[in-house]
Amino acid sequence: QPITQPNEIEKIVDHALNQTKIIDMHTHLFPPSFESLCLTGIDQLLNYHYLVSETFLWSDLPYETFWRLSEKERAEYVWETLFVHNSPVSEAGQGLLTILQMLDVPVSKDLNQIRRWFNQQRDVHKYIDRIMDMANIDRIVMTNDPFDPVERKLWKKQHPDQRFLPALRLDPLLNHWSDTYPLLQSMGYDVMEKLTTQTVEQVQRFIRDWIAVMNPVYVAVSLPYYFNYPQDSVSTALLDHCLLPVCAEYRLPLALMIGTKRRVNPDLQLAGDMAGHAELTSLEHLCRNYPQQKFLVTMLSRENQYELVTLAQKFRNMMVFGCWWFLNTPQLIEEISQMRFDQLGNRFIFQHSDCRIFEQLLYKWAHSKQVLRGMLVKNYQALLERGWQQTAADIRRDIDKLLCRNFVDFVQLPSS
Ligand code: REL
Ligand code: ZN
Repeated sequence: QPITQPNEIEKIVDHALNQTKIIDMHTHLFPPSFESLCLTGIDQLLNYHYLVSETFLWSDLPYETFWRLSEKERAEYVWETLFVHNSPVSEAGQGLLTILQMLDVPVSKDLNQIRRWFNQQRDVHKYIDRIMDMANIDRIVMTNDPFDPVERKLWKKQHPDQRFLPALRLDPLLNHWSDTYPLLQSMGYDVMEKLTTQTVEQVQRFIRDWIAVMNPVYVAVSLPYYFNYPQDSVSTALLDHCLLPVCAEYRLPLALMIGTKRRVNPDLQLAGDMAGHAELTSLEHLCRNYPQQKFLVTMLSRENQYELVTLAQKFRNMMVFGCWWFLNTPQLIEEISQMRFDQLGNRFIFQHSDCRIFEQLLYKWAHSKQVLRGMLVKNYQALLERGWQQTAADIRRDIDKLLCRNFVDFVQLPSS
């Protein structure tokens, strides 16, 4: 029956948020069958690149010295710097505390004590099940890079865990053609730098081959802030003649993650990237020129969010997703998602985690859901005040859309 009291809404929202199974549609996680790519544990968590860049802000240590340390030593250095000599107030710092709290790890400033708890978690399969269960995640989309030699080898194995869905990630192809075509040659594709008819066919063959190996749910690229389309450039030609035709052939959505400014400080390695302001006309052209192609889109710059949401209102072949990377903080999630609710209703993918280490699912989703809760309660209370008859089932349906269904329907994923 319809909800009549504002305080019922909080209970219904809480219940639905606890019950709804999430599909985490962009992560860098891998199941244990991917061996060294499957990351868990406190030392990995402390080596997270968000914490590493923060650590250097407090340290004079030469970068090379840090990178020469073992993973364990680096973890100790990060711990000392951010958790012993500082209070871990940043999002990544608080995130680690959320993880420890949710896992009931006895916490002190003694890292070795914390390590003891993690060392006792011997069965990685059970451990991962527990984390996914706690975070209520039933499917995880990976980022699968056929140009990574380690990963490439691992695809020769079977990966039976159906909870992990592949996404074919092709950054080097679109963004670094001059370094990538020799790699394609070494993999047995008869390509040359100039995009001749044969090269186009061979690049298409490469993409098809990897679609056959991975069976991805979508193809993805991250693009620099200066991405421009259409242009007299290799990346435009690769999009028009290689990538988009193959996506169309397999009816695969293309995820565009726009606005990176890679390696502004190369000494920081993975932690050395930042964000840049992009322009939206390129995306507009893509959506208009390819009305049958589905685009999953996220942008990295806060300044691009307003334009992105207005563009998303114009094209049903576009689905906006998540608050990416530096935007994944409670303040910005609230600002950006509120803008999306206001302009798109419930038609966006609320969040993805971008996790690299399994335990991060706990904090990234707990923090995001905390923000979502506040917005949902406000939305439904506003509808109630306007005399709208709404039921718990309506609210559950909407939350399911935001956390799962909008993605599943958009990419036409078979139900799990
Ligand atoms: O998928 C991406 O390109 C980025 O999300 C990552 O490269 C980035 O390093 C990630 O850890 C951000 O959260
Ligand atoms: Zn990512």
